[in-house]
Amino acid sequence: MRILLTAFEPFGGAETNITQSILSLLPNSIADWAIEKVCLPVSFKRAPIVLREAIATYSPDLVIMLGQCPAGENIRLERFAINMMDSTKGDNDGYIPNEETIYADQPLALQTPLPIKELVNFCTGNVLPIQISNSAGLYVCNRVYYEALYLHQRAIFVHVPKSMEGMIAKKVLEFLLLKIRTCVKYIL
Ligand code: PCA
Repeated sequence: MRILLTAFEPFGGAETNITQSILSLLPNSIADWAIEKVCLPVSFKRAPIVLREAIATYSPDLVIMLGQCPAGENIRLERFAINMMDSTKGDNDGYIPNEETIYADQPLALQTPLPIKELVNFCTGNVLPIQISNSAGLYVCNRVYYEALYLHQRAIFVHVPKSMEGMIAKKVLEFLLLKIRTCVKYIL
């Protein structure tokens, strides 16, 4: 099994992005999974291209995407990607989309094929700070999530709060990866 694990570079003038730090802390394999890591640019136009290239290079069985969210205390498993780009602040290229449709002939929302309720129940049973979210926003994270699901990848997007301590986020994500591994055995 080969996993593509993505994170993002810093954006909005910040010097760090918690997901980039976590990406380097996470191992390159878990049990029988080989984990290929790619850091995506925070760019509406370039990020989907880099994602497509990574998918072509690694042919992953599963795509797990990490992004930083500005608020909240819990890690959020995103249920949907929405077919829209909108932002008041520009991306790292200065691009500011205004309620722009991603693909005109595609559904308003795409849903992860992974059993996220089951995953969250596993984790909250172990008292981990994880919850389901029904919106990944309309910024670059949502854009690449839409791309992955549009390409029929088995993908899941995981938002990590900016304020979460790095080692705690790493531990929770390692546990989550093991649980995803157990769950996806049934759908692969
Ligand atoms: N978070 C942003 C983009 C990059 C990142 O880490 C988002 O939630 O869209």
